[in-house]
Amino acid sequence: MTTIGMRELSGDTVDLQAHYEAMQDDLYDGVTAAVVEGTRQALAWGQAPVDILARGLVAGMDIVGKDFGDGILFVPEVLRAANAMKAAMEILRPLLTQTGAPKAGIAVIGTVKGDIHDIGKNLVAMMWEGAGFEVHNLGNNVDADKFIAAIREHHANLLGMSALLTTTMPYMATVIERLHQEGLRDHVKVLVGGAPLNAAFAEDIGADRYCKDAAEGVAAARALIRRET
Ligand code: B1M
Repeated sequence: MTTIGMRELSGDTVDLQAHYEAMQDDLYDGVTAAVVEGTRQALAWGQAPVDILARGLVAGMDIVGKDFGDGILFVPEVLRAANAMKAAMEILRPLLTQTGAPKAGIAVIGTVKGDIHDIGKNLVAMMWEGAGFEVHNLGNNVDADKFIAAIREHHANLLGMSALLTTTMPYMATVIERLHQEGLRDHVKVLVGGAPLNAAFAEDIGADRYCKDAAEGVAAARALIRRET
């Protein structure tokens, strides 16, 4: 009963690709109710949360990002799209954070000082929770003092930092420098991510690993912490 691009799901014949494209359009237009409804519908059809994220939400945000960069969209429109994405992520959150796994480690995560982009960082936080990490999400615009205090308070062995701006990524080096000064660098593995970063930058600033996306963030966190224990 499957035709090209169509699948029979829960008794309905569904064009999933068209559904995800409609979600991308709704996200682009910042229509929160429609994005939320599209997410619920995809779940009702049995789609995996990570697929809904990748094919509906992140793909939509990629188009927003491109048009933002090209001067077609402006901050208010991008903010509306971001809010729609966040509302849909709230629906996926319980599914992404469900875990039966034993505690994998204790993580502190935040977007660095000067930067308020938090969607990717929140995604990483959710997926770390799903992988069994105890996660302390410090939010955005986080300075070195706050990272250090949280690592001490929670006895964290994993630090995740996110930056989406070329102007804020150097602050990651400041935080790592402070970890050394405070005698904490050997106690935490440091993962960094965000669109403008790359592996060479991570190596330059002395991070343990650059992760291009949340899935890589999970694999790297598991591997680094496993190696440590
Ligand atoms: Co901003 N913004 N923005 N923005 N924004 C970008 C980043 C930009 C690339 C847009 C563009 O020009 N094409 C550009 C940066 C240019 C640069 O520095 N090279 C830009 C700019 C310029 C700005 C302002 C300066 C605009 C202005 O005011 N004139 C301003 C800065 C504010 C500030 O932070 N001080 C600004 C503001 C905003 C909004 C508030 C409107 C909004 C943010 C809302 C929010 O986050 N709550 C916003 C948005 C939404 C974007 C874009 C369109 C989308 C970012 C996003 O959420 N993507 C973005 C364009 C783009 O990135 N293409 C853009 C979806 C998300 C799932 O992906 O965050 O990349 P991402 O996360 C990925 C990976 O990077 C990775 O995993 C995730 C996927 O699995 N990852 C990690 C991220 N962190 C990780 C950490 C890890 C591991 C992986 O381990 C710890």
